[in-house]
Amino acid sequence: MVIVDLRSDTVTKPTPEMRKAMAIAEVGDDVYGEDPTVNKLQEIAADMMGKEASLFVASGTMGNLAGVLAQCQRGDEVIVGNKTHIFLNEAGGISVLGGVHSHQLPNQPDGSLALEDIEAAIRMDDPHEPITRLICLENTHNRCGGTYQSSEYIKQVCDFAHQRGLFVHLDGARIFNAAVAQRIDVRALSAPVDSITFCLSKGLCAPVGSLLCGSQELIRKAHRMRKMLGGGMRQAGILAAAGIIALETMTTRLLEDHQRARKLSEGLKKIPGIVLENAIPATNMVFLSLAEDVKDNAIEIAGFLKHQGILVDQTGNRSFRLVLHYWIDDAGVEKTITAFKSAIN
Ligand code: TLP
Repeated sequence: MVIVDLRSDTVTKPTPEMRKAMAIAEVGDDVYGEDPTVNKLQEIAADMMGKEASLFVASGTMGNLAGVLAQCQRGDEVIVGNKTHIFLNEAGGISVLGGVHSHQLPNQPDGSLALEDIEAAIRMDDPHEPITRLICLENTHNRCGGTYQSSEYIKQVCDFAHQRGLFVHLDGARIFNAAVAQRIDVRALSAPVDSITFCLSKGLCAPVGSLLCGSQELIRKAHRMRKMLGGGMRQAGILAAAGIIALETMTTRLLEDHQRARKLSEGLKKIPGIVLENAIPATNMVFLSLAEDVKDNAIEIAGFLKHQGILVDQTGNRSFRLVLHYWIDDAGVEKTITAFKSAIN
């Protein structure tokens, strides 16, 4: 049976071209900075993001953590959205490992943070209070429905932060989805921030890895953080080779995933019992819940779908996330709509 795996775009396997590049990649010891393929990937990534330097890390989580730790001391405070991956899904790493306090603000429906909320959250110079140091944004915003924020908004937050001596880190795990959805160069979203993490191993299909990008000085500090976190990967060129293919060939095709997300949501919308949370998906994610009159819960529906070869991400007792990616074609979309129809009837 063909499996349609919609749990996440993290499930994507490398393309045949990536596997070939991995097999012949030139490698060296990256902890000594001697892996030519890692070095090439880091140069390409820094250039694409409009930054001086970048660092290849094991995951998006490690990139976010190293980025925060490179900019914050113990006892500093980071302003984050209450639905961000850093706050919800990274095992509290910034506080556990960095002693960094999080100040959570409500994410707006589009995933942004309101400027007036940020302004009100900035601490006074008072020994009772932690020191506000960094603002973290997320683009696209996963839990807000795969929504994106504009370059104007990112610049506005950065200008605001920099005028007050604060830094901005962007969790851009899916920054290319945000760029292609707006038909803009990714640099317009990344250049204003002090640091950005983006992932190779989501919609771009590489098997492992993310890049943290920023100034030379920031990346120099992050290098030590990566080592401390056990992320010095030695002959990592085998992984970086797939990352280079990802950056050279996989970014613009993400639009196809966005189009399929729309097609899927249009099909699901017609099924009585399904309530779409994001009526028109902004990028590659469809969020939906079960209407009150549907007697089965999400576990039962997911179990039924699994028997039909459809894997979905359960986000609650009665809700799901479906993520489109390279390995889901039009037939997969049709199969999913048909399976949901029979699951709910
Ligand atoms: N997100 C995963 C899960 O952890 C929820 C997913 O399936 O979407 N930032 C954002 C916005 C992310 O969505 C993720 C992964 C990460 C960071 C972390 O990336 P990894 O998994 O490489 O550590």
